Amino acid sequence: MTTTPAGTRLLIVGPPGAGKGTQAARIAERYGIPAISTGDIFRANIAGGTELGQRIQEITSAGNLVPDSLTNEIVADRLGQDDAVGGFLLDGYPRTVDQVRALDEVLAASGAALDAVVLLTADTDEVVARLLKRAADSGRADDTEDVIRYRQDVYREQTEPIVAVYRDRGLVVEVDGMGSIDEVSQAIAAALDERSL
Ligand code: B4P
Repeated sequence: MTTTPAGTRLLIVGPPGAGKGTQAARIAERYGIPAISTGDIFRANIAGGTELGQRIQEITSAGNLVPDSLTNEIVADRLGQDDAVGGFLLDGYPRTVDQVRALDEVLAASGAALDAVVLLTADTDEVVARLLKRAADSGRADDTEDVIRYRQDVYREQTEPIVAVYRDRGLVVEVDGMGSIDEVSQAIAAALDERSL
């Protein structure tokens, strides 16, 4: 008999600038699980000048997605680390239907399953304004106005289709991301409470 491993397993999905990274930290704290951001993993590799970083710098700064095969391998490795065995929150992964398939395989191999997919929604004008503000504050390489707008298109074309997949599985918890950071956190907490998570 196989047993399902204990712990909470969540995803957070939404357009660039919807507040995924910001809210991921708070949700992860609530459950005592690691928040794993593929964007952060890629930026750390770029900053560290690793071979991987050199390969992906051009891709991410143009607002394109890193190839699925590479991203899937990195996430599978990360989810195999000790701190993720008892649950995790994935921020920014999966971002394509192929990545959904790869995550399904990783979960199936350990007998684990997702508990919910938090979908953060926000208007394009609002997310563009937020990312332009972040550009002024921190100067991330992919936060120029052209690239910000292009990343919204990439989201609509490549990532939005995964929402339908998770909706069909009854996993999507949709939260309006247009309020203040605290208001959005409270709305996420209430939505997860409602599902007894
Ligand atoms: P990410 O790091 O995921 O970047 P992002 O989509 O812009 O989201 P982020 O989490 O940083 O921003 P947030 O909305 O929290 O990805 C970067 C790149 O990496 C991608 O373009 C791609 O190239 C690559 N990549 C990542 N994952 C990949 C994958 N799975 N496959 C392939 N490629 C992948 O916040 C944005 C700003 O808004 C912040 O400044 C924040 O302070 C502010 N903010 C948040 N909530 C707010 C609120 N309620 N009110 C006002 N401001 C708010």
